[in-house]
Amino acid sequence: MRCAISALIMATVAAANVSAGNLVQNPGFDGDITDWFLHSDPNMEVEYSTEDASGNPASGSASVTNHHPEAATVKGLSQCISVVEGFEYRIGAEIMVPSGQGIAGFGGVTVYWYGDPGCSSYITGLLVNSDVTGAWTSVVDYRTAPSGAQSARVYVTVHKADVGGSLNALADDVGFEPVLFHSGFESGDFSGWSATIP
Ligand SMILES: [Ca+2]
Repeated sequence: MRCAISALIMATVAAANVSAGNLVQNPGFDGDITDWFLHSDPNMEVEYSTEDASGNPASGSASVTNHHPEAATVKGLSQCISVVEGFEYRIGAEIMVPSGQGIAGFGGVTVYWYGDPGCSSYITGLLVNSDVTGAWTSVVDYRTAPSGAQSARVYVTVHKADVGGSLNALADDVGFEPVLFHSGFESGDFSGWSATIP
């Protein structure tokens, strides 16, 4: 039993960034940005970067630059993923906003929920952002798929707050996965646990 528990702990640590339940394809950008949809947009530049959030020379990240002339614009690359209404999902990524750009904004993950299987009938959306510059930073949030949701488009995004200029950010280890086991006690929520042994 002791060996089994040790193995379980090691497996949990190894999966801290991207777990086996992750629904994102190529979440760590292992050598390229395949499996991600590159939206055609003259105000955006997307490319593979060899800079990896964990320093892994065999992997990299996605580099997104938002050139849109207007303020408060969001640009990125995405995947359409099937979801189940009422399920809670963990949304996360490692984000790097290079310092010294002189433009206000965020790097992060944006999730749009849709009422059809193909990410067409928009319901609502959310941003999970980081404005930390010059260092890889973890962003994470937990959201429940709204009533009627059948799919979600998960974007790696750069939200440029200023008018004019360009803002670049890198993203790695993107996670979007259903939360099947409550709870990890991250929020002090003991509702899924019983204090008595049957
Ligand atoms: Ca990577």
